[in-house]
Amino acid sequence: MPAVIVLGAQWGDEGKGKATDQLGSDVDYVVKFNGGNNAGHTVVIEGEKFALHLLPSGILTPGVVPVIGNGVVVDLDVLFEELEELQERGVDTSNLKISSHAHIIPSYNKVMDGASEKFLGDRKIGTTGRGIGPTYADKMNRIGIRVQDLFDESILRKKVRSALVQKNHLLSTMYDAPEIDPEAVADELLAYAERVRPYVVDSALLLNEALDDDKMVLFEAGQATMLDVDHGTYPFVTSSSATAGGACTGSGVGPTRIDRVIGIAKAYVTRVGEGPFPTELFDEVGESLRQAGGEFGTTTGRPRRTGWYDAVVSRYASRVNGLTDIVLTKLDVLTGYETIPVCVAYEIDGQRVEEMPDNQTDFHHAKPIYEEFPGWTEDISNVRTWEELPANAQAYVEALERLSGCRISVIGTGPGREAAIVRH
Ligand code: 2SA
Ligand code: GDP
Ligand code: MG
Repeated sequence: MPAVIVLGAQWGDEGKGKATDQLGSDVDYVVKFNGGNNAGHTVVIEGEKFALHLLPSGILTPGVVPVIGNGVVVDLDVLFEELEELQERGVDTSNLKISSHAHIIPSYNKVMDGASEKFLGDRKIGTTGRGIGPTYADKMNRIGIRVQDLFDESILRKKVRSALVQKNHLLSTMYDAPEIDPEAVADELLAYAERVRPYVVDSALLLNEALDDDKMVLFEAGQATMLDVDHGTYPFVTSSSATAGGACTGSGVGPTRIDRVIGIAKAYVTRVGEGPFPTELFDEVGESLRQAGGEFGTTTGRPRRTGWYDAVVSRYASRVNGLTDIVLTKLDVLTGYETIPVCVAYEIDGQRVEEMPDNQTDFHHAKPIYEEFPGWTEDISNVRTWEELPANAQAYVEALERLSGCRISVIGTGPGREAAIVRH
Protein backbone atom coordinates (compact mmCIF):
# COMPACT_ATOMS: atom_id res chain seq x y z
CA MET A 1 0.00 0.00 0.00
CA PRO A 2 2.31 2.75 -1.19
CA ALA A 3 -0.01 5.79 -0.84
CA VAL A 4 -2.29 6.05 2.19
CA ILE A 5 -4.40 8.94 3.43
CA VAL A 6 -5.13 9.26 7.16
CA LEU A 7 -7.90 11.71 7.96
CA GLY A 8 -10.42 12.64 10.63
CA ALA A 9 -13.88 11.12 10.19
CA GLN A 10 -15.61 13.40 12.72
CA TRP A 11 -14.84 16.92 14.04
CA GLY A 12 -11.15 16.40 14.74
CA ASP A 13 -8.95 15.11 17.56
CA GLU A 14 -9.84 11.52 16.76
CA GLY A 15 -6.22 10.48 17.27
CA LYS A 16 -4.81 11.00 13.76
CA GLY A 17 -1.37 11.79 15.14
CA LYS A 18 -1.19 8.51 17.02
CA ALA A 19 -2.50 6.53 14.02
CA THR A 20 0.10 8.11 11.74
CA ASP A 21 2.82 7.43 14.26
CA GLN A 22 1.74 3.79 14.58
CA LEU A 23 2.16 3.22 10.86
CA GLY A 24 5.55 4.92 11.27
CA SER A 25 8.12 2.23 10.72
CA ASP A 26 6.55 1.12 7.41
CA VAL A 27 6.38 4.65 6.07
CA ASP A 28 8.98 6.56 4.04
CA TYR A 29 7.26 9.96 3.74
CA VAL A 30 4.57 11.64 5.88
CA VAL A 31 2.90 14.57 4.17
CA LYS A 32 0.80 17.20 5.85
CA PHE A 33 -1.47 18.53 3.13
CA ASN A 34 -3.87 21.04 4.72
CA GLY A 35 -4.21 23.41 7.66
CA GLY A 36 -1.39 24.83 9.73
CA ASN A 37 -0.63 25.22 13.40
CA ASN A 38 -4.33 25.12 14.24
CA ALA A 39 -3.86 21.36 14.31
CA GLY A 40 -2.85 19.59 17.48
CA HIS A 41 -1.66 16.01 17.43
CA THR A 42 -0.60 14.33 20.63
CA VAL A 43 1.68 11.34 20.28
CA VAL A 44 2.87 9.32 23.28
CA ILE A 45 6.05 7.31 22.77
CA GLU A 46 7.28 5.18 25.64
CA GLY A 47 5.39 7.38 28.08
CA GLU A 48 6.86 10.60 26.64
CA LYS A 49 4.27 13.02 25.26
CA PHE A 50 4.81 15.08 22.09
CA ALA A 51 2.30 17.74 20.97
CA LEU A 52 2.73 18.70 17.33
CA HIS A 53 0.92 21.55 15.64
CA LEU A 54 2.53 22.49 12.36
CA LEU A 55 4.94 19.63 11.81
CA PRO A 56 3.70 16.28 10.45
CA SER A 57 3.57 13.49 13.07
CA GLY A 58 6.02 11.46 10.98
CA ILE A 59 8.81 13.72 12.20
CA LEU A 60 8.97 11.57 15.34
CA THR A 61 9.94 8.42 13.44
CA PRO A 62 13.63 8.09 12.59
CA GLY A 63 14.20 7.74 8.86
CA VAL A 64 10.82 9.11 7.80
CA VAL A 65 10.85 12.19 5.56
CA PRO A 66 8.25 14.66 6.86
CA VAL A 67 6.82 16.92 4.17
CA ILE A 68 4.84 20.15 4.52
CA GLY A 69 2.82 20.14 1.31
CA ASN A 70 1.63 23.01 -0.85
CA GLY A 71 -1.82 22.91 0.77
CA VAL A 72 -0.48 23.88 4.19
CA VAL A 73 -0.23 27.39 5.64
CA VAL A 74 3.02 27.98 7.51
CA ASP A 75 3.64 30.25 10.48
CA LEU A 76 7.40 30.69 10.39
CA ASP A 77 7.73 31.58 14.09
CA VAL A 78 5.91 28.36 15.00
CA LEU A 79 7.89 26.30 12.49
CA PHE A 80 11.20 27.16 14.12
CA GLU A 81 9.83 27.00 17.67
CA GLU A 82 8.59 23.45 17.05
CA LEU A 83 11.78 22.41 15.30
CA GLU A 84 13.93 23.75 18.13
CA GLU A 85 11.79 22.09 20.78
CA LEU A 86 12.06 18.72 19.05
CA GLN A 87 15.80 19.13 18.50
CA GLU A 88 16.23 19.86 22.22
CA ARG A 89 14.41 16.61 22.95
CA GLY A 90 16.76 14.70 20.68
CA VAL A 91 14.51 14.32 17.61
CA ASP A 92 16.32 14.49 14.27
CA THR A 93 14.48 17.10 12.19
CA SER A 94 17.00 17.41 9.37
CA ASN A 95 14.85 15.41 6.90
CA LEU A 96 12.03 17.97 6.85
CA LYS A 97 10.89 19.20 3.42
CA ILE A 98 8.67 22.22 2.79
CA SER A 99 6.84 22.92 -0.46
CA SER A 100 7.88 26.15 -2.15
CA HIS A 101 4.18 26.61 -3.00
CA ALA A 102 2.97 26.51 0.61
CA HIS A 103 1.52 29.79 1.83
CA ILE A 104 2.94 31.71 4.78
CA ILE A 105 0.81 33.04 7.64
CA PRO A 106 2.03 36.64 7.97
CA SER A 107 1.59 38.13 11.46
CA TYR A 108 -1.16 40.43 10.19
CA ASN A 109 -3.43 37.49 9.51
CA LYS A 110 -3.45 36.58 13.19
CA VAL A 111 -4.69 40.14 13.83
CA MET A 112 -7.32 39.70 11.09
CA ASP A 113 -8.45 36.34 12.55
CA GLY A 114 -9.09 37.89 15.96
CA ALA A 115 -10.77 40.98 14.50
CA SER A 116 -13.03 38.92 12.25
CA GLU A 117 -14.16 36.71 15.15
CA LYS A 118 -14.87 39.77 17.24
CA PHE A 119 -17.00 41.34 14.55
CA LEU A 120 -18.91 38.14 13.85
CA GLY A 121 -20.25 38.42 17.41
CA ASP A 122 -22.59 35.54 18.18
CA ARG A 123 -21.98 34.17 14.67
CA LYS A 124 -18.30 33.60 15.51
CA ILE A 125 -16.65 30.35 14.43
CA GLY A 126 -14.56 29.73 17.55
CA THR A 127 -11.31 29.64 15.56
CA THR A 128 -7.95 28.80 17.07
CA GLY A 129 -6.86 32.40 16.38
CA ARG A 130 -3.81 31.26 14.42
CA GLY A 131 -4.56 33.28 11.27
CA ILE A 132 -5.65 30.21 9.29
CA GLY A 133 -8.87 31.56 7.71
CA PRO A 134 -7.45 34.92 6.56
CA THR A 135 -4.39 33.18 5.05
CA TYR A 136 -6.52 30.77 2.98
CA ALA A 137 -8.74 33.70 2.02
CA ASP A 138 -5.64 35.54 0.77
CA LYS A 139 -4.58 32.45 -1.17
CA MET A 140 -7.92 32.26 -2.98
CA ASN A 141 -8.00 36.03 -3.37
CA ARG A 142 -4.53 35.81 -4.94
CA ILE A 143 -2.88 38.14 -2.46
CA GLY A 144 -1.12 35.41 -0.47
CA ILE A 145 2.59 35.14 0.30
CA ARG A 146 4.24 31.85 -0.62
CA VAL A 147 7.38 30.22 0.76
CA GLN A 148 9.20 30.85 -2.52
CA ASP A 149 8.55 34.60 -2.20
CA LEU A 150 11.04 34.67 0.69
CA PHE A 151 13.80 34.28 -1.87
CA ASP A 152 12.87 37.33 -3.96
CA GLU A 153 12.92 40.40 -1.76
CA SER A 154 11.47 42.80 -4.30
CA ILE A 155 8.51 40.53 -5.11
CA LEU A 156 7.93 39.83 -1.43
CA ARG A 157 7.80 43.52 -0.56
CA LYS A 158 5.37 44.21 -3.43
CA LYS A 159 3.10 41.38 -2.34
CA VAL A 160 3.06 42.39 1.32
CA ARG A 161 2.34 45.99 0.36
CA SER A 162 -0.56 45.07 -1.89
CA ALA A 163 -2.04 42.64 0.65
CA LEU A 164 -1.90 45.32 3.30
CA VAL A 165 -3.62 48.00 1.21
CA GLN A 166 -6.94 46.20 1.65
CA LYS A 167 -6.29 45.00 5.18
CA ASN A 168 -5.13 48.36 6.52
CA HIS A 169 -8.24 49.92 5.07
CA LEU A 170 -10.37 47.36 6.90
CA LEU A 171 -8.39 47.66 10.13
CA SER A 172 -8.67 51.43 10.29
CA THR A 173 -12.22 51.86 9.01
CA MET A 174 -14.04 48.82 10.38
CA TYR A 175 -12.01 47.27 13.14
CA ASP A 176 -10.81 50.49 14.74
CA ALA A 177 -7.34 48.96 14.96
CA PRO A 178 -3.92 50.46 14.15
CA GLU A 179 -2.59 50.06 10.60
CA ILE A 180 0.28 47.64 9.94
CA ASP A 181 3.57 48.72 8.36
CA PRO A 182 4.24 46.53 5.28
CA GLU A 183 8.01 47.07 5.37
CA ALA A 184 8.21 45.85 8.97
CA VAL A 185 6.24 42.72 8.00
CA ALA A 186 8.49 42.11 4.99
CA ASP A 187 11.59 42.50 7.20
CA GLU A 188 10.11 40.02 9.68
CA LEU A 189 9.57 37.44 6.93
CA LEU A 190 12.87 38.02 5.15
CA ALA A 191 14.74 37.41 8.40
CA TYR A 192 13.65 33.76 8.03
CA ALA A 193 14.68 33.29 4.39
CA GLU A 194 18.08 31.66 4.89
CA ARG A 195 16.84 29.48 7.76
CA VAL A 196 13.97 28.15 5.63
CA ARG A 197 15.94 27.69 2.41
CA PRO A 198 17.56 24.31 3.20
CA TYR A 199 14.14 22.72 3.70
CA VAL A 200 12.43 24.01 0.56
CA VAL A 201 11.73 21.61 -2.30
CA ASP A 202 9.41 20.93 -5.22
CA SER A 203 7.36 18.60 -3.06
CA ALA A 204 5.01 17.40 -5.81
CA LEU A 205 8.00 16.18 -7.83
CA LEU A 206 9.60 14.64 -4.75
CA LEU A 207 6.47 12.70 -3.79
CA ASN A 208 5.65 11.48 -7.29
CA GLU A 209 9.20 10.25 -7.72
CA ALA A 210 9.00 8.54 -4.34
CA LEU A 211 5.83 6.72 -5.47
CA ASP A 212 7.56 5.78 -8.75
CA ASP A 213 10.22 4.13 -6.56
CA ASP A 214 7.55 2.19 -4.59
CA LYS A 215 8.15 4.19 -1.44
CA MET A 216 5.32 4.39 1.05
CA VAL A 217 3.79 7.85 1.37
CA LEU A 218 1.34 8.69 4.12
CA PHE A 219 -0.86 11.78 3.78
CA GLU A 220 -1.87 13.14 7.16
CA ALA A 221 -4.90 15.43 7.39
CA GLY A 222 -5.29 18.23 9.88
CA GLN A 223 -8.79 18.82 11.34
CA ALA A 224 -11.48 16.53 9.92
CA THR A 225 -14.29 15.77 7.48
CA MET A 226 -16.94 17.74 9.36
CA LEU A 227 -14.57 20.75 9.51
CA ASP A 228 -13.77 20.59 5.78
CA VAL A 229 -14.54 23.85 4.00
CA ASP A 230 -16.64 22.06 1.33
CA HIS A 231 -18.04 19.00 3.09
CA GLY A 232 -18.21 20.14 6.71
CA THR A 233 -20.77 22.09 8.69
CA TYR A 234 -20.12 25.35 6.83
CA PRO A 235 -19.60 28.08 8.02
CA PHE A 236 -18.54 26.35 11.25
CA VAL A 237 -15.51 24.78 9.60
CA THR A 238 -11.84 25.42 9.10
CA SER A 239 -10.75 27.04 5.83
CA SER A 240 -8.98 24.11 4.19
CA SER A 241 -9.75 20.77 2.53
CA ALA A 242 -9.47 18.17 5.27
CA THR A 243 -11.11 15.38 3.23
CA ALA A 244 -9.41 12.85 0.97
CA GLY A 245 -9.51 15.09 -2.10
CA GLY A 246 -7.45 17.64 -0.18
CA ALA A 247 -4.59 15.16 0.00
CA CYS A 248 -4.30 15.36 -3.79
CA THR A 249 -4.67 19.12 -4.25
CA GLY A 250 -2.58 19.78 -1.16
CA SER A 251 0.35 17.67 -2.32
CA GLY A 252 0.32 17.46 -6.11
CA VAL A 253 -0.22 13.69 -6.15
CA GLY A 254 -3.07 12.52 -8.38
CA PRO A 255 -6.07 10.51 -7.13
CA THR A 256 -5.16 7.47 -9.26
CA ARG A 257 -2.07 6.99 -7.11
CA ILE A 258 -3.91 6.67 -3.78
CA ASP A 259 -4.31 3.12 -2.47
CA ARG A 260 -6.01 3.43 0.89
CA VAL A 261 -8.04 6.08 2.70
CA ILE A 262 -8.15 5.53 6.45
CA GLY A 263 -10.68 7.47 8.51
CA ILE A 264 -9.94 7.90 12.19
CA ALA A 265 -13.08 7.88 14.34
CA LYS A 266 -13.33 8.14 18.09
CA ALA A 267 -15.63 5.64 19.86
CA TYR A 268 -17.61 8.76 20.88
CA VAL A 269 -17.48 12.26 19.37
CA THR A 270 -15.89 15.58 20.31
CA ARG A 271 -15.93 19.02 18.79
CA VAL A 272 -14.02 22.24 19.59
CA GLY A 273 -15.39 25.62 18.58
CA GLU A 274 -18.89 26.59 17.54
CA GLY A 275 -21.37 24.82 15.26
CA PRO A 276 -24.01 22.07 15.28
CA PHE A 277 -23.32 18.75 17.02
CA PRO A 278 -26.48 16.59 17.29
CA THR A 279 -25.25 14.04 19.85
CA GLU A 280 -23.68 16.60 22.18
CA LEU A 281 -24.11 15.87 25.90
CA PHE A 282 -24.57 18.80 28.25
CA ASP A 283 -24.81 16.77 31.45
CA GLU A 284 -22.46 14.94 33.81
CA VAL A 285 -22.15 12.09 31.28
CA GLY A 286 -20.62 14.56 28.81
CA GLU A 287 -18.32 15.79 31.56
CA SER A 288 -17.29 12.21 32.41
CA LEU A 289 -16.31 11.59 28.77
CA ARG A 290 -14.33 14.85 28.77
CA GLN A 291 -12.44 13.89 31.91
CA ALA A 292 -11.91 10.21 31.07
CA GLY A 293 -10.81 11.04 27.52
CA GLY A 294 -8.71 14.09 28.47
CA GLU A 295 -10.74 16.12 25.98
CA PHE A 296 -9.02 19.50 26.02
CA GLY A 297 -7.62 21.23 22.92
CA THR A 298 -4.02 20.31 22.14
CA THR A 299 -3.42 23.76 20.66
CA THR A 300 -5.62 26.10 22.69
CA GLY A 301 -6.43 24.03 25.80
CA ARG A 302 -10.17 24.65 25.24
CA PRO A 303 -12.49 22.01 26.76
CA ARG A 304 -13.84 19.90 23.91
CA ARG A 305 -17.59 19.39 23.57
CA THR A 306 -18.44 15.69 23.94
CA GLY A 307 -21.22 13.38 22.75
CA TRP A 308 -22.13 9.83 21.69
CA TYR A 309 -20.95 8.17 18.49
CA ASP A 310 -22.83 9.49 15.49
CA ALA A 311 -23.08 6.81 12.80
CA VAL A 312 -24.76 9.24 10.38
CA VAL A 313 -21.59 11.35 10.48
CA SER A 314 -19.43 8.24 10.01
CA ARG A 315 -21.47 7.04 7.01
CA TYR A 316 -21.13 10.50 5.51
CA ALA A 317 -17.37 10.49 6.14
CA SER A 318 -17.11 7.03 4.55
CA ARG A 319 -18.89 8.36 1.48
CA VAL A 320 -17.22 11.73 0.87
CA ASN A 321 -13.75 10.33 1.50
CA GLY A 322 -14.19 6.91 -0.09
CA LEU A 323 -12.89 5.33 3.13
CA THR A 324 -11.35 1.90 2.84
CA ASP A 325 -10.85 1.48 6.62
CA ILE A 326 -11.81 3.04 9.92
CA VAL A 327 -9.45 3.16 12.88
CA LEU A 328 -11.64 3.35 15.96
CA THR A 329 -9.84 5.15 18.79
CA LYS A 330 -10.41 5.56 22.51
CA LEU A 331 -12.61 2.52 23.04
CA ASP A 332 -10.99 2.30 26.50
CA VAL A 333 -12.65 5.58 27.48
CA LEU A 334 -16.10 3.96 27.21
CA THR A 335 -15.41 1.40 29.96
CA GLY A 336 -17.91 1.67 32.82
CA TYR A 337 -21.08 2.90 31.08
CA GLU A 338 -24.08 0.68 31.66
CA THR A 339 -25.42 1.30 28.20
CA ILE A 340 -23.86 3.16 25.29
CA PRO A 341 -26.18 5.01 22.92
CA VAL A 342 -25.23 5.30 19.24
CA CYS A 343 -26.95 7.77 16.93
CA VAL A 344 -28.29 5.79 13.95
CA ALA A 345 -30.47 8.43 12.30
CA TYR A 346 -31.85 11.94 12.95
CA GLU A 347 -35.27 13.30 13.58
CA ILE A 348 -35.60 16.54 11.67
CA ASP A 349 -38.80 18.54 11.97
CA GLY A 350 -40.74 15.38 12.82
CA GLN A 351 -39.25 13.21 10.04
CA ARG A 352 -36.78 10.31 10.39
CA VAL A 353 -33.71 11.07 8.27
CA GLU A 354 -31.14 8.32 7.63
CA GLU A 355 -28.37 10.30 5.92
CA MET A 356 -26.59 13.60 6.52
CA PRO A 357 -29.04 16.34 5.52
CA ASP A 358 -27.93 18.26 2.48
CA ASN A 359 -29.23 21.49 3.92
CA GLN A 360 -27.31 23.07 6.78
CA THR A 361 -30.45 24.50 8.42
CA ASP A 362 -31.87 20.98 8.63
CA PHE A 363 -28.69 19.77 10.29
CA HIS A 364 -29.06 22.48 12.94
CA HIS A 365 -32.50 21.00 13.72
CA ALA A 366 -31.33 17.38 13.77
CA LYS A 367 -32.12 15.41 16.93
CA PRO A 368 -30.35 12.08 17.41
CA ILE A 369 -32.28 8.83 17.23
CA TYR A 370 -30.36 6.39 19.42
CA GLU A 371 -29.91 2.66 19.53
CA GLU A 372 -28.62 1.49 22.92
CA PHE A 373 -25.81 -1.04 23.33
CA PRO A 374 -24.88 -2.78 26.60
CA GLY A 375 -21.61 -1.53 28.09
CA TRP A 376 -18.74 -3.32 29.85
CA THR A 377 -16.89 -2.77 33.11
CA GLU A 378 -13.52 -4.40 32.39
CA ASP A 379 -10.49 -2.14 31.97
CA ILE A 380 -9.43 -2.77 28.36
CA SER A 381 -6.37 -0.53 28.30
CA ASN A 382 -4.02 -3.51 28.21
CA VAL A 383 -6.05 -5.49 25.65
CA ARG A 384 -4.10 -6.12 22.43
CA THR A 385 -6.18 -8.81 20.69
CA TRP A 386 -9.79 -8.98 19.51
CA GLU A 387 -10.39 -12.19 21.48
CA GLU A 388 -9.46 -10.51 24.77
CA LEU A 389 -12.06 -7.75 24.33
CA PRO A 390 -15.20 -8.19 26.46
CA ALA A 391 -18.12 -9.55 24.41
CA ASN A 392 -20.10 -6.31 24.79
CA ALA A 393 -17.14 -4.27 23.53
CA GLN A 394 -16.85 -6.60 20.52
CA ALA A 395 -20.59 -6.21 19.86
CA TYR A 396 -20.27 -2.41 20.11
CA VAL A 397 -17.42 -2.35 17.57
CA GLU A 398 -19.31 -4.68 15.22
CA ALA A 399 -22.39 -2.47 15.45
CA LEU A 400 -20.34 0.64 14.64
CA GLU A 401 -18.78 -1.16 11.70
CA ARG A 402 -22.19 -2.10 10.32
CA LEU A 403 -23.68 1.35 10.96
CA SER A 404 -20.69 3.30 9.62
CA GLY A 405 -20.52 1.49 6.27
CA CYS A 406 -16.83 0.70 6.52
CA ARG A 407 -14.69 -1.98 8.13
CA ILE A 408 -12.98 -1.15 11.41
CA SER A 409 -9.41 -2.33 10.98
CA VAL A 410 -7.73 -1.08 14.14
CA ILE A 411 -9.07 -0.32 17.62
CA GLY A 412 -7.29 2.06 20.00
CA THR A 413 -7.21 1.07 23.67
CA GLY A 414 -4.91 3.77 25.07
CA PRO A 415 -2.79 6.80 24.14
CA GLY A 416 0.50 4.89 23.79
CA ARG A 417 1.94 3.82 20.43
CA GLU A 418 1.51 0.13 21.39
CA ALA A 419 -2.09 0.41 22.66
CA ALA A 420 -4.05 -1.00 19.74
CA ILE A 421 -5.82 -4.07 18.41
CA VAL A 422 -5.12 -4.75 14.74
CA ARG A 423 -7.95 -6.68 13.03
CA HIS A 424 -7.11 -6.35 9.32
P1 2SA B 1 -9.50 27.65 12.46
O1 2SA B 1 -8.58 28.18 13.53
O2 2SA B 1 -9.88 28.72 11.46
O3 2SA B 1 -9.01 26.40 11.80
O4 2SA B 1 -10.86 27.28 13.24
C1 2SA B 1 -12.02 26.93 12.53
C2 2SA B 1 -12.76 25.77 13.18
O5 2SA B 1 -11.96 24.59 13.10
C3 2SA B 1 -11.80 24.03 14.39
N1 2SA B 1 -10.45 23.45 14.55
C4 2SA B 1 -10.20 22.36 15.27
N2 2SA B 1 -11.05 21.46 15.83
C5 2SA B 1 -10.47 20.45 16.53
N3 2SA B 1 -9.11 20.34 16.75
C6 2SA B 1 -8.27 21.23 16.19
N4 2SA B 1 -6.99 21.30 16.57
C7 2SA B 1 -6.67 21.56 18.02
C8 2SA B 1 -6.61 20.26 18.80
C9 2SA B 1 -7.72 22.55 18.55
C10 2SA B 1 -7.45 23.25 19.87
O6 2SA B 1 -6.01 19.32 18.29
O7 2SA B 1 -7.13 20.17 19.91
O8 2SA B 1 -6.44 23.07 20.55
O9 2SA B 1 -8.32 24.08 20.22
C11 2SA B 1 -8.80 22.27 15.38
N5 2SA B 1 -8.24 23.26 14.65
C12 2SA B 1 -9.28 23.99 14.15
C13 2SA B 1 -11.95 25.24 15.34
O10 2SA B 1 -12.25 24.83 16.66
C14 2SA B 1 -13.06 26.00 14.66
O11 2SA B 1 -14.29 25.40 14.98
P1 GDP C 1 -5.55 14.40 16.39
O1 GDP C 1 -5.69 15.88 16.28
O2 GDP C 1 -6.57 13.65 15.62
O3 GDP C 1 -4.16 13.92 16.13
O4 GDP C 1 -5.87 14.03 17.92
P2 GDP C 1 -5.34 14.76 19.25
O5 GDP C 1 -3.93 14.37 19.47
O6 GDP C 1 -5.68 16.21 19.23
O7 GDP C 1 -6.30 14.09 20.34
C1 GDP C 1 -6.35 12.71 20.54
C2 GDP C 1 -5.95 12.39 21.98
O8 GDP C 1 -6.33 11.07 22.28
C3 GDP C 1 -4.46 12.46 22.24
O9 GDP C 1 -4.29 12.95 23.55
C4 GDP C 1 -3.99 11.00 22.12
O10 GDP C 1 -2.84 10.72 22.93
C5 GDP C 1 -5.19 10.28 22.67
N1 GDP C 1 -5.44 8.95 22.11
C6 GDP C 1 -5.32 8.52 20.83
N2 GDP C 1 -5.77 7.26 20.69
C7 GDP C 1 -6.21 6.88 21.93
C8 GDP C 1 -6.83 5.69 22.44
O11 GDP C 1 -7.08 4.72 21.74
N3 GDP C 1 -7.16 5.71 23.78
C9 GDP C 1 -6.92 6.78 24.59
N4 GDP C 1 -7.29 6.71 25.87
N5 GDP C 1 -6.34 7.89 24.13
C10 GDP C 1 -6.00 7.96 22.83
MG1 MG D 1 -6.00 17.49 17.47
